[in-house]
Amino acid sequence: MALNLQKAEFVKSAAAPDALIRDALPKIVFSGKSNVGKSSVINRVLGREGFARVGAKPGRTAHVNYFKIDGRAYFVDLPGYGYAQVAREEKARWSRLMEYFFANMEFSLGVFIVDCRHRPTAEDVTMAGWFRETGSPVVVAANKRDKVKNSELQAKLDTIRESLELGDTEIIPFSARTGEGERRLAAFLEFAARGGAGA
Ligand SMILES: Nc1nc2c(ncn2[C@@H]2O[C@H](COP(=O)(O)OP(=O)(O)O)[C@@H](O)[C@H]2O)c(=O)[nH]1
Ligand SMILES: [Mg+2]
Repeated sequence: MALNLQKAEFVKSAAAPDALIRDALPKIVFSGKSNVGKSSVINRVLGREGFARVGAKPGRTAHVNYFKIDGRAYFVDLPGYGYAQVAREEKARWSRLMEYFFANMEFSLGVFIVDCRHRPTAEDVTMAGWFRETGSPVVVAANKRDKVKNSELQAKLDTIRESLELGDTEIIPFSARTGEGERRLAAFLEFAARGGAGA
């Protein structure tokens, strides 16, 4: 049965490792720097405006948000990173939570969201390494593709692939604004929700 992406409910917001969800449902993990459009990508694939909050003041609190999709899988929304005005203790808390998460939590698919326009940041490179080390399937969504000229797209994608050492990981040119890439990403979500071991 197809995964009904319209059926989504917020489950919980976890601020510490012991609050992370460890049940057996497949988990699809979304990560990306603040303002890259992570909430917008989630809203786009769920076909809902305003479900994950867009443009909320970024990076204030490092929480892992869980949404249950069609009763069959979780979207796991990791806290955005790279917001300059975050206090040092808050950044340290983010690092500890993320290191714990990537070392201990299994997931069926990572959806790593980067900005199609720009060379990935040092923190994006770190995040790419964390995803790689899990050995779990990952797809990269190069969001805000609508801001990139067709003639420049391939060069942008090449830069992303090289700097993040993506190997043969798929990069989907994506636009939360226009919907480009949505069906391709939905195919990954569908497959992950059908397949995976959770916890
Ligand atoms: N042009 C364009 N703007 C986008 C796209 N996705 C998100 N945005 C804008 O980028 C800003 C940050 O989006 P948001 O979803 O809140 O980012 P988050 O901090 O990563 O969750 C908002 O102003 C969005 O409207 C996109 O694909 N294209
Ligand atoms: Mg957001």
